[in-house]
Amino acid sequence: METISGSNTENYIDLEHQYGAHNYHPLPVVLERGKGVYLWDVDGKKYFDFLSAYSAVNQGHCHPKILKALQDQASKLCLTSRAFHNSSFGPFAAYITEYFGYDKILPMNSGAEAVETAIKLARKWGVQKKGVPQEQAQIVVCHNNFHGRTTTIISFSDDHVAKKDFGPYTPGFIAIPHNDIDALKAVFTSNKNIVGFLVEPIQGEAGIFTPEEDYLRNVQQLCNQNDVLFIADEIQTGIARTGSLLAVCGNCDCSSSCLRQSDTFAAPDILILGKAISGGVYPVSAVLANNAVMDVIQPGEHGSTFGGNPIAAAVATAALKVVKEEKLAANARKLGQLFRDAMNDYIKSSDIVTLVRGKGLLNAIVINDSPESDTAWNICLALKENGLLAKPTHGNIIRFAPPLIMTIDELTACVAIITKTLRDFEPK
Ligand code: IF1
Repeated sequence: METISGSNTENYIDLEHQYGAHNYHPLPVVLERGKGVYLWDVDGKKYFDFLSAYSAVNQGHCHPKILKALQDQASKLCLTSRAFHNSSFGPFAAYITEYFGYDKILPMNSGAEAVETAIKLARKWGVQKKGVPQEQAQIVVCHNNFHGRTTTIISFSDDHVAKKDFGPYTPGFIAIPHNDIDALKAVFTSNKNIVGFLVEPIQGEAGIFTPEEDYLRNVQQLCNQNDVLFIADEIQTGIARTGSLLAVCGNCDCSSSCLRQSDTFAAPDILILGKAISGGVYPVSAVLANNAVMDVIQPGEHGSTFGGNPIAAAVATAALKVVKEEKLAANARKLGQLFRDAMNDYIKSSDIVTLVRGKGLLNAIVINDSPESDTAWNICLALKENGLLAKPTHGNIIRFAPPLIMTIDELTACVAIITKTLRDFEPK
């Protein structure tokens, strides 16, 4: 084992570079500690977190209630596999299904695994319930989607970098534009073997694209009419991030259990969750569906060693409770509006930022430079120097997604850092 002399940033980065695969290009900051909306690097410098581990840390870093659940459960029982029952999974399953209004949960670990689970579920449902011939099932997806990095999921990605050289690709997917209900209608008419429509309610990786207000409701209706499962990937948008419990809640400003009652709610047949269902404390993902869909899966047909393990169950239960107790959806809604208002104010007299868009606390600004330029990257480096961590996406877009526990005063301080930093990049 390599020893670290001193605790300077370069040493850690060198070790990672030498011994870790080069599958990421991180900002040059080495983080050591987190609390709430703050992170500290190995030299003790403090930052506002404006990424939240890609929306996994909605409840803030090291939330005491989630940590307590982790510690209590870890000292009792960690893993049994699903070869036996454990005393945590049942209560968690009851809690999360009630929370989101579904009959059953199938627990997994990573987001990509949950997406794979939803794909398998839809295909099997298609064969068994819809009568689609074996190996003919098609799933409709959207252009510019991001659903994870398994071989099947990258097979229906348009992202050249994520996909190139990893073939052969998995067949059975048809891509249409996001936010285009006519394209969905057309594809349903042209192909009778479609079993599911897999969609991000707001496209995250693509650059935070929010569809028109009635899009998801129309998707739900169209899917119902065509006997196609509406599969919502809320791995990034769910758990209060966009100002409601789920992005499929639309503009309902409840923070909790009115899901099925609200008329803005576009009910997915399969709901995929990940990231923040554990508050970023432990890898937990989940697929939720009603019995008519979930019951097509029988023993031996799907599973995971760690899925539904006692720690995951305890941690996710605690993390979901925090979302309600601390009214994170309402806070995300309020602070998101303040953030976009402040950025729009700034943009009025800016040449470097062309627009701000998003919902709740999932937002992005577009930098007035080509996607190939390193302007957005340089702005993120300067933000880091000024005490705020954010990451560019697609070259000229910067994503802003702080923990949802942020206060108005903290947000105001962050807006000041962001606008001060941007000012240095305005053409002189
Ligand atoms: C990476 C983005 C975010 C997701 C949706 C499934 C997954 C993700 C909608 C897979 C994961 C991550 C993974 C991370 C980058 C990141 C990301 F920039 F790519 F788009 F969050 F914004 N569905 N998103 O957003 O979940 O298997 O990772 O648990 O580096 O790949 P996972």
